[in-house]
Amino acid sequence: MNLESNFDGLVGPTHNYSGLARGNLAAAKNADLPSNPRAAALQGLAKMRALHDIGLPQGVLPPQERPNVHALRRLGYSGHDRAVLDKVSREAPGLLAAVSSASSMWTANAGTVSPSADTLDGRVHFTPANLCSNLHRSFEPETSGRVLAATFRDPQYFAHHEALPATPAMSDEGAANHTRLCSEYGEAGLELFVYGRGGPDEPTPTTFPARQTRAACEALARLHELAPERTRHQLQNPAVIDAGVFHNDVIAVGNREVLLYHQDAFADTDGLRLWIQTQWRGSRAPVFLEVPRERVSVEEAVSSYLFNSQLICPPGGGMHLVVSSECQEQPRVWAEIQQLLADERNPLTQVQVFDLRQSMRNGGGPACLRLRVVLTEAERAAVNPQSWLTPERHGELVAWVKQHYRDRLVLKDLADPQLLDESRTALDRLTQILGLGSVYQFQR
Ligand code: SUG
Repeated sequence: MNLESNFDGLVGPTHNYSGLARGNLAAAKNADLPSNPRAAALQGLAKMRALHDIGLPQGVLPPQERPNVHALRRLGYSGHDRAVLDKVSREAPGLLAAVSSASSMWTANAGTVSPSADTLDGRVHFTPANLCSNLHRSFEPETSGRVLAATFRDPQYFAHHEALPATPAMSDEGAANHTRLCSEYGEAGLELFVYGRGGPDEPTPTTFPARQTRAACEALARLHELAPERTRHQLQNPAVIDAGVFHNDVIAVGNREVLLYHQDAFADTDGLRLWIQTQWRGSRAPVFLEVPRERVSVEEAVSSYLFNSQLICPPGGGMHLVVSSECQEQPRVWAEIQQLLADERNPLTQVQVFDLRQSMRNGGGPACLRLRVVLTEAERAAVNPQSWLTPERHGELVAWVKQHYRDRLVLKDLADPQLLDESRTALDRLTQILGLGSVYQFQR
Protein backbone atom coordinates (compact mmCIF):
# COMPACT_ATOMS: atom_id res chain seq x y z
CA MET A 1 0.00 0.00 0.00
CA ASN A 2 1.16 3.52 -0.74
CA LEU A 3 1.71 5.55 2.42
CA GLU A 4 2.94 9.01 3.07
CA SER A 5 6.10 8.95 5.14
CA ASN A 6 7.65 11.90 6.90
CA PHE A 7 11.38 12.45 6.99
CA ASP A 8 12.08 14.88 9.80
CA GLY A 9 15.29 16.82 10.18
CA LEU A 10 17.16 16.21 13.41
CA VAL A 11 18.06 19.53 14.98
CA GLY A 12 21.83 20.06 14.93
CA PRO A 13 24.10 20.82 17.91
CA THR A 14 24.58 24.48 16.89
CA HIS A 15 20.87 25.44 16.88
CA ASN A 16 20.83 29.17 17.65
CA TYR A 17 18.93 32.39 17.09
CA SER A 18 20.80 34.78 14.80
CA GLY A 19 17.99 36.64 13.02
CA LEU A 20 19.34 35.62 9.63
CA ALA A 21 16.20 35.07 7.57
CA ARG A 22 14.64 38.23 6.11
CA GLY A 23 10.88 38.16 6.03
CA ASN A 24 10.73 35.53 8.77
CA LEU A 25 9.17 37.50 11.63
CA ALA A 26 9.77 34.96 14.41
CA ALA A 27 13.47 34.67 13.54
CA ALA A 28 13.85 38.45 13.51
CA LYS A 29 12.02 38.84 16.81
CA ASN A 30 14.05 36.21 18.64
CA ALA A 31 17.49 37.15 17.31
CA ASP A 32 20.12 36.96 20.07
CA LEU A 33 17.95 34.92 22.44
CA PRO A 34 19.90 32.04 24.04
CA SER A 35 18.92 28.74 22.44
CA ASN A 36 18.74 25.22 23.84
CA PRO A 37 19.96 22.79 21.15
CA ARG A 38 19.36 19.78 23.38
CA ALA A 39 15.72 20.70 24.04
CA ALA A 40 15.25 21.53 20.36
CA ALA A 41 16.47 18.12 19.22
CA LEU A 42 14.42 16.30 21.88
CA GLN A 43 11.26 18.23 20.94
CA GLY A 44 11.74 17.16 17.32
CA LEU A 45 12.37 13.55 18.29
CA ALA A 46 9.21 13.50 20.43
CA LYS A 47 7.12 14.51 17.41
CA MET A 48 8.80 11.85 15.26
CA ARG A 49 8.15 9.20 17.90
CA ALA A 50 4.48 10.14 18.24
CA LEU A 51 3.89 9.89 14.49
CA HIS A 52 5.71 6.58 14.38
CA ASP A 53 3.57 5.33 17.25
CA ILE A 54 0.31 6.02 15.43
CA GLY A 55 1.55 3.84 12.61
CA LEU A 56 3.04 6.23 10.05
CA PRO A 57 6.39 5.46 8.45
CA GLN A 58 8.74 8.00 10.03
CA GLY A 59 12.24 8.70 8.77
CA VAL A 60 15.15 10.76 10.07
CA LEU A 61 17.43 13.07 8.13
CA PRO A 62 20.66 14.12 9.85
CA PRO A 63 21.73 17.70 10.57
CA GLN A 64 24.58 19.27 8.60
CA GLU A 65 28.09 20.01 9.75
CA ARG A 66 28.21 23.38 11.47
CA PRO A 67 30.07 25.67 11.94
CA ASN A 68 30.80 25.13 8.26
CA VAL A 69 34.54 25.77 8.16
CA HIS A 70 34.71 24.54 4.55
CA ALA A 71 32.42 27.40 3.50
CA LEU A 72 34.68 29.85 5.33
CA ARG A 73 37.69 28.49 3.45
CA ARG A 74 35.83 29.00 0.17
CA LEU A 75 35.40 32.60 1.27
CA GLY A 76 39.10 33.15 1.81
CA TYR A 77 39.72 32.19 5.42
CA SER A 78 42.76 29.95 5.81
CA GLY A 79 44.86 28.25 8.44
CA HIS A 80 43.95 25.79 11.14
CA ASP A 81 40.22 25.38 11.94
CA ARG A 82 40.74 27.22 15.24
CA ALA A 83 42.47 30.11 13.51
CA VAL A 84 39.67 30.34 10.93
CA LEU A 85 36.99 30.49 13.66
CA ASP A 86 38.94 33.03 15.66
CA LYS A 87 39.52 35.31 12.67
CA VAL A 88 35.98 35.22 11.34
CA SER A 89 34.47 35.80 14.79
CA ARG A 90 36.53 38.99 15.14
CA GLU A 91 36.19 40.23 11.55
CA ALA A 92 32.74 39.10 10.52
CA PRO A 93 30.53 37.71 13.32
CA GLY A 94 27.54 37.78 10.98
CA LEU A 95 29.32 35.43 8.62
CA LEU A 96 30.16 33.10 11.49
CA ALA A 97 26.46 33.03 12.41
CA ALA A 98 25.56 32.26 8.80
CA VAL A 99 27.91 29.26 8.59
CA SER A 100 26.75 28.02 11.99
CA SER A 101 22.98 27.94 11.51
CA ALA A 102 21.26 24.61 12.14
CA SER A 103 18.70 25.55 9.49
CA SER A 104 18.94 22.16 7.72
CA MET A 105 16.51 20.94 10.44
CA TRP A 106 13.66 22.34 8.31
CA THR A 107 13.65 19.51 5.82
CA ALA A 108 10.54 20.84 4.06
CA ASN A 109 13.21 23.03 2.46
CA ALA A 110 15.66 20.19 1.75
CA GLY A 111 14.12 19.55 -1.65
CA THR A 112 11.04 18.87 -3.73
CA VAL A 113 9.75 15.32 -4.02
CA SER A 114 7.36 13.83 -6.57
CA PRO A 115 6.02 10.34 -5.87
CA SER A 116 6.25 7.60 -8.47
CA ALA A 117 2.49 7.70 -9.17
CA ASP A 118 2.96 11.19 -10.67
CA THR A 119 6.15 10.76 -12.71
CA LEU A 120 6.53 9.52 -16.27
CA ASP A 121 9.28 7.00 -15.50
CA GLY A 122 7.50 5.66 -12.39
CA ARG A 123 10.33 6.59 -10.02
CA VAL A 124 10.28 8.92 -7.01
CA HIS A 125 12.04 12.15 -8.04
CA PHE A 126 14.07 14.40 -5.72
CA THR A 127 15.62 17.81 -6.38
CA PRO A 128 17.48 19.52 -3.53
CA ALA A 129 16.43 23.15 -3.08
CA ASN A 130 19.13 25.70 -3.88
CA LEU A 131 17.97 27.99 -1.03
CA CYS A 132 19.84 30.84 -2.67
CA SER A 133 17.71 33.62 -1.13
CA ASN A 134 19.61 33.49 2.17
CA LEU A 135 23.35 33.08 2.64
CA HIS A 136 23.04 30.79 5.67
CA ARG A 137 20.71 28.44 3.79
CA SER A 138 22.68 28.50 0.53
CA PHE A 139 25.26 26.23 2.19
CA GLU A 140 22.74 23.38 2.54
CA PRO A 141 22.03 21.94 -0.96
CA GLU A 142 25.26 20.03 -1.52
CA THR A 143 25.00 18.01 1.68
CA SER A 144 21.19 17.76 1.36
CA GLY A 145 21.70 16.15 -2.04
CA ARG A 146 24.21 13.69 -0.62
CA VAL A 147 21.96 12.85 2.33
CA LEU A 148 18.90 12.31 0.11
CA ALA A 149 20.93 10.11 -2.24
CA ALA A 150 22.26 8.08 0.72
CA THR A 151 18.76 7.70 2.18
CA PHE A 152 16.96 6.90 -1.07
CA ARG A 153 19.77 4.96 -2.68
CA ASP A 154 18.34 2.49 -5.18
CA PRO A 155 18.29 3.98 -8.73
CA GLN A 156 15.60 1.49 -9.73
CA TYR A 157 13.16 3.41 -7.52
CA PHE A 158 14.69 6.83 -6.88
CA ALA A 159 15.85 9.56 -9.28
CA HIS A 160 18.02 12.38 -7.93
CA HIS A 161 18.53 15.66 -9.74
CA GLU A 162 21.03 18.42 -9.12
CA ALA A 163 19.82 21.56 -7.36
CA LEU A 164 18.76 24.29 -9.80
CA PRO A 165 21.33 26.99 -10.62
CA ALA A 166 21.71 29.12 -7.47
CA THR A 167 20.71 32.47 -8.90
CA PRO A 168 17.71 34.74 -8.18
CA ALA A 169 15.91 33.68 -11.38
CA MET A 170 15.85 30.05 -10.18
CA SER A 171 15.39 30.67 -6.46
CA ASP A 172 13.92 27.46 -4.99
CA GLU A 173 12.94 26.58 -1.40
CA GLY A 174 11.73 23.04 -1.99
CA ALA A 175 8.65 21.25 -0.68
CA ALA A 176 7.61 24.22 1.51
CA ASN A 177 6.09 25.67 -1.67
CA HIS A 178 4.76 22.43 -3.10
CA THR A 179 1.62 20.44 -2.28
CA ARG A 180 0.20 17.28 -3.73
CA LEU A 181 -3.50 16.48 -3.75
CA CYS A 182 -4.96 13.08 -4.64
CA SER A 183 -7.82 10.74 -3.98
CA GLU A 184 -5.57 7.87 -2.84
CA TYR A 185 -1.82 8.23 -2.24
CA GLY A 186 -1.10 5.53 -4.83
CA GLU A 187 -3.10 7.23 -7.60
CA ALA A 188 -1.77 9.96 -9.86
CA GLY A 189 -2.22 13.27 -8.03
CA LEU A 190 -2.30 16.98 -8.76
CA GLU A 191 0.98 18.74 -8.04
CA LEU A 192 0.60 22.32 -6.93
CA PHE A 193 3.64 24.60 -7.03
CA VAL A 194 3.28 28.02 -5.38
CA TYR A 195 5.64 30.84 -6.33
CA GLY A 196 6.12 34.42 -5.19
CA ARG A 197 7.93 35.81 -8.22
CA GLY A 198 6.76 35.14 -11.77
CA GLY A 199 6.75 37.11 -14.99
CA PRO A 200 7.28 40.89 -15.28
CA ASP A 201 3.51 41.48 -15.32
CA GLU A 202 2.84 39.60 -12.11
CA PRO A 203 2.73 41.44 -8.77
CA THR A 204 5.58 40.91 -6.30
CA PRO A 205 5.95 41.69 -2.60
CA THR A 206 7.38 45.12 -1.80
CA THR A 207 8.89 44.65 1.67
CA PHE A 208 10.24 41.12 1.86
CA PRO A 209 11.79 38.91 -0.80
CA ALA A 210 9.82 36.25 -2.69
CA ARG A 211 11.92 33.16 -2.21
CA GLN A 212 10.36 30.97 -4.90
CA THR A 213 10.18 31.75 -8.62
CA ARG A 214 7.83 30.42 -11.24
CA ALA A 215 10.80 29.56 -13.47
CA ALA A 216 12.18 27.32 -10.71
CA CYS A 217 8.81 25.57 -10.30
CA GLU A 218 8.59 24.96 -14.04
CA ALA A 219 12.08 23.48 -14.09
CA LEU A 220 11.18 21.15 -11.20
CA ALA A 221 8.04 19.97 -13.00
CA ARG A 222 10.10 19.20 -16.13
CA LEU A 223 12.84 17.41 -14.19
CA HIS A 224 10.30 15.31 -12.30
CA GLU A 225 8.55 14.39 -15.57
CA LEU A 226 5.16 15.54 -14.32
CA ALA A 227 2.13 15.56 -16.59
CA PRO A 228 1.43 19.20 -17.54
CA GLU A 229 -2.34 18.75 -17.15
CA ARG A 230 -1.86 17.59 -13.56
CA THR A 231 0.59 20.34 -12.61
CA ARG A 232 -0.31 23.88 -11.58
CA HIS A 233 1.92 26.87 -11.00
CA GLN A 234 0.09 29.18 -8.65
CA LEU A 235 1.05 32.74 -7.71
CA GLN A 236 1.10 33.42 -3.98
CA ASN A 237 -0.64 36.57 -2.75
CA PRO A 238 2.31 39.02 -2.55
CA ALA A 239 0.67 40.86 0.37
CA VAL A 240 1.02 37.82 2.63
CA ILE A 241 4.74 37.51 1.87
CA ASP A 242 5.05 41.07 3.14
CA ALA A 243 3.10 40.00 6.24
CA GLY A 244 5.63 37.28 7.09
CA VAL A 245 4.55 34.33 4.93
CA PHE A 246 8.01 33.57 3.55
CA HIS A 247 6.95 30.08 2.43
CA ASN A 248 3.53 28.96 1.25
CA ASP A 249 3.47 26.31 4.00
CA VAL A 250 3.00 29.15 6.49
CA ILE A 251 -0.46 29.83 5.00
CA ALA A 252 -1.65 26.58 3.37
CA VAL A 253 -1.32 22.82 3.74
CA GLY A 254 -2.67 20.02 1.57
CA ASN A 255 -3.03 16.32 2.19
CA ARG A 256 -4.77 13.69 0.07
CA GLU A 257 -8.07 15.37 -0.94
CA VAL A 258 -7.91 18.22 1.59
CA LEU A 259 -6.57 21.72 0.96
CA LEU A 260 -6.55 23.81 4.15
CA TYR A 261 -5.65 27.42 3.43
CA HIS A 262 -6.21 30.99 4.47
CA GLN A 263 -8.56 33.15 2.42
CA ASP A 264 -5.63 35.45 1.55
CA ALA A 265 -3.08 32.76 0.69
CA PHE A 266 -3.25 32.79 -3.11
CA ALA A 267 -3.44 35.44 -5.80
CA ASP A 268 -6.28 33.65 -7.61
CA THR A 269 -8.13 31.29 -5.30
CA ASP A 270 -11.14 30.85 -7.59
CA GLY A 271 -8.91 29.89 -10.51
CA LEU A 272 -7.02 27.44 -8.36
CA ARG A 273 -10.19 25.77 -7.05
CA LEU A 274 -11.68 25.53 -10.50
CA TRP A 275 -8.51 23.95 -11.85
CA ILE A 276 -8.43 21.37 -9.05
CA GLN A 277 -12.08 20.51 -9.58
CA THR A 278 -11.65 20.21 -13.35
CA GLN A 279 -8.54 18.04 -13.21
CA TRP A 280 -9.65 15.89 -10.29
CA ARG A 281 -9.74 12.11 -10.78
CA GLY A 282 -10.62 9.39 -8.31
CA SER A 283 -13.33 8.41 -5.88
CA ARG A 284 -12.94 11.08 -3.19
CA ALA A 285 -13.97 14.63 -4.03
CA PRO A 286 -11.59 17.50 -3.23
CA VAL A 287 -12.30 19.24 0.10
CA PHE A 288 -11.50 22.95 0.35
CA LEU A 289 -11.12 24.25 3.88
CA GLU A 290 -10.82 27.99 3.49
CA VAL A 291 -10.26 29.92 6.72
CA PRO A 292 -11.75 33.42 6.41
CA ARG A 293 -9.73 36.42 7.53
CA GLU A 294 -12.52 37.45 9.94
CA ARG A 295 -11.95 34.29 11.92
CA VAL A 296 -8.14 34.10 11.71
CA SER A 297 -6.16 37.08 10.45
CA VAL A 298 -2.98 36.63 8.43
CA GLU A 299 -1.14 38.01 11.45
CA GLU A 300 -2.65 35.31 13.68
CA ALA A 301 -1.85 32.66 11.09
CA VAL A 302 1.79 33.78 11.07
CA SER A 303 2.16 33.99 14.85
CA SER A 304 0.41 30.65 15.57
CA TYR A 305 1.58 28.73 12.47
CA LEU A 306 -1.90 27.19 12.20
CA PHE A 307 -1.32 26.38 8.53
CA ASN A 308 2.13 24.99 9.19
CA SER A 309 0.40 21.96 10.67
CA GLN A 310 0.84 18.50 9.32
CA LEU A 311 -2.26 16.84 7.97
CA ILE A 312 -1.75 13.12 8.29
CA CYS A 313 -3.70 9.94 7.59
CA PRO A 314 -3.00 7.36 10.30
CA PRO A 315 -3.37 3.80 8.96
CA GLY A 316 -6.22 3.25 11.42
CA GLY A 317 -8.37 5.82 9.59
CA GLY A 318 -9.30 9.46 10.02
CA MET A 319 -7.15 12.51 9.41
CA HIS A 320 -5.17 14.28 12.11
CA LEU A 321 -4.00 17.86 12.33
CA VAL A 322 -0.57 18.07 13.95
CA VAL A 323 -0.07 21.54 15.39
CA SER A 324 2.44 23.40 17.55
CA SER A 325 1.39 24.45 21.05
CA GLU A 326 1.27 28.10 19.93
CA CYS A 327 -2.05 27.24 18.21
CA GLN A 328 -3.55 26.12 21.50
CA GLU A 329 -2.43 29.32 23.19
CA GLN A 330 -4.31 31.58 20.78
CA PRO A 331 -8.05 31.32 21.59
CA ARG A 332 -9.28 32.33 18.13
CA VAL A 333 -6.95 29.91 16.39
CA TRP A 334 -7.85 27.10 18.79
CA ALA A 335 -11.56 27.82 18.27
CA GLU A 336 -11.05 27.57 14.50
CA ILE A 337 -9.37 24.20 14.93
CA GLN A 338 -12.27 22.99 17.08
CA GLN A 339 -14.72 24.17 14.46
CA LEU A 340 -12.83 22.32 11.70
CA LEU A 341 -12.86 19.14 13.78
CA ALA A 342 -16.57 19.44 14.59
CA ASP A 343 -17.59 19.90 10.94
CA GLU A 344 -18.52 16.48 9.63
CA ARG A 345 -18.26 17.58 6.02
CA ASN A 346 -14.49 17.30 6.21
CA PRO A 347 -12.37 14.23 7.06
CA LEU A 348 -10.50 15.86 10.00
CA THR A 349 -10.95 13.77 13.14
CA GLN A 350 -8.33 14.76 15.68
CA VAL A 351 -5.75 17.36 16.66
CA GLN A 352 -2.33 16.52 18.10
CA VAL A 353 -0.39 19.28 19.83
CA PHE A 354 3.41 19.41 20.15
CA ASP A 355 5.81 21.67 21.97
CA LEU A 356 8.21 22.71 19.22
CA ARG A 357 9.06 26.04 20.79
CA GLN A 358 12.78 25.90 20.07
CA SER A 359 12.19 25.55 16.33
CA MET A 360 9.14 27.84 16.33
CA ARG A 361 11.25 30.74 17.63
CA ASN A 362 13.13 30.57 14.35
CA GLY A 363 9.92 30.34 12.30
CA GLY A 364 9.90 26.56 11.91
CA GLY A 365 6.69 24.67 12.79
CA PRO A 366 5.61 21.01 12.51
CA ALA A 367 5.40 21.06 8.70
CA CYS A 368 8.77 22.80 8.27
CA LEU A 369 10.49 20.03 10.16
CA ARG A 370 9.42 17.26 7.79
CA LEU A 371 9.88 16.25 4.18
CA ARG A 372 6.94 14.22 2.92
CA VAL A 373 7.64 11.24 0.71
CA VAL A 374 4.79 9.07 -0.58
CA LEU A 375 6.18 5.56 -1.09
CA THR A 376 4.94 2.18 -2.26
CA GLU A 377 5.76 -0.87 -0.19
CA ALA A 378 8.65 -1.78 -2.51
CA GLU A 379 10.01 1.77 -2.36
CA ARG A 380 9.81 1.76 1.44
CA ALA A 381 11.81 -1.46 1.46
CA ALA A 382 14.43 0.21 -0.76
CA VAL A 383 15.03 3.10 1.66
CA ASN A 384 18.23 2.93 3.72
CA PRO A 385 16.88 0.74 6.58
CA GLN A 386 18.60 2.66 9.37
CA SER A 387 16.97 5.93 8.30
CA TRP A 388 13.61 4.69 9.63
CA LEU A 389 12.68 5.58 13.17
CA THR A 390 11.98 2.58 15.36
CA PRO A 391 11.46 2.65 19.14
CA GLU A 392 15.05 1.36 19.51
CA ARG A 393 16.52 3.96 17.17
CA HIS A 394 14.48 6.67 18.85
CA GLY A 395 15.99 5.61 22.19
CA GLU A 396 19.47 5.60 20.69
CA LEU A 397 18.99 9.07 19.22
CA VAL A 398 17.65 10.50 22.49
CA ALA A 399 20.71 9.13 24.31
CA TRP A 400 22.96 10.49 21.56
CA VAL A 401 21.44 13.98 21.92
CA LYS A 402 21.79 13.88 25.70
CA GLN A 403 25.42 12.85 25.39
CA HIS A 404 26.53 15.38 22.77
CA TYR A 405 24.31 18.48 22.87
CA ARG A 406 24.60 21.63 24.96
CA ASP A 407 21.56 23.05 26.68
CA ARG A 408 22.46 26.67 26.09
CA LEU A 409 24.05 28.50 23.21
CA VAL A 410 24.56 32.22 22.59
CA LEU A 411 26.17 33.80 19.56
CA LYS A 412 29.62 34.15 21.07
CA ASP A 413 29.73 30.37 21.66
CA LEU A 414 29.79 29.81 17.90
CA ALA A 415 33.49 30.80 17.88
CA ASP A 416 34.33 28.20 20.51
CA PRO A 417 36.55 25.59 18.80
CA GLN A 418 35.27 23.08 21.33
CA LEU A 419 31.77 23.41 19.80
CA LEU A 420 33.18 22.46 16.39
CA ASP A 421 34.84 19.39 17.89
CA GLU A 422 31.70 18.41 19.79
CA SER A 423 29.60 18.82 16.68
CA ARG A 424 31.90 16.71 14.49
CA THR A 425 32.18 13.98 17.12
CA ALA A 426 28.38 13.89 17.40
CA LEU A 427 27.81 13.78 13.63
CA ASP A 428 30.45 11.12 13.09
CA ARG A 429 28.60 8.90 15.57
CA LEU A 430 25.26 9.79 13.99
CA THR A 431 26.30 8.58 10.55
CA GLN A 432 26.91 5.19 12.20
CA ILE A 433 23.52 5.20 13.94
CA LEU A 434 21.80 6.08 10.66
CA GLY A 435 24.10 3.94 8.48
CA LEU A 436 24.64 6.75 6.00
CA GLY A 437 28.32 6.43 5.14
CA SER A 438 30.55 9.50 4.89
CA VAL A 439 28.07 12.22 3.93
CA TYR A 440 29.97 15.02 5.65
CA GLN A 441 32.92 16.89 4.24
CA PHE A 442 34.97 16.44 7.42
CA GLN A 443 34.67 12.68 6.93
CA ARG A 444 35.96 12.74 3.37
O1 SUG B 1 14.35 29.68 6.14
N1 SUG B 1 14.57 30.06 9.62
C1 SUG B 1 14.09 29.30 8.48
C2 SUG B 1 12.75 28.69 8.78
C3 SUG B 1 12.32 27.74 7.71
C4 SUG B 1 10.92 27.26 7.89
N2 SUG B 1 10.58 26.33 6.88
C5 SUG B 1 9.37 26.23 6.29
N3 SUG B 1 8.48 27.16 6.37
N4 SUG B 1 9.14 25.19 5.55
C6 SUG B 1 13.98 30.17 7.22
O2 SUG B 1 13.52 31.30 7.33
C7 SUG B 1 16.24 31.30 10.91
C8 SUG B 1 17.70 31.15 11.26
C9 SUG B 1 18.18 32.23 12.17
O3 SUG B 1 17.76 33.38 12.01
O4 SUG B 1 19.03 31.96 13.05
C10 SUG B 1 15.83 30.50 9.67
O5 SUG B 1 16.65 30.26 8.82
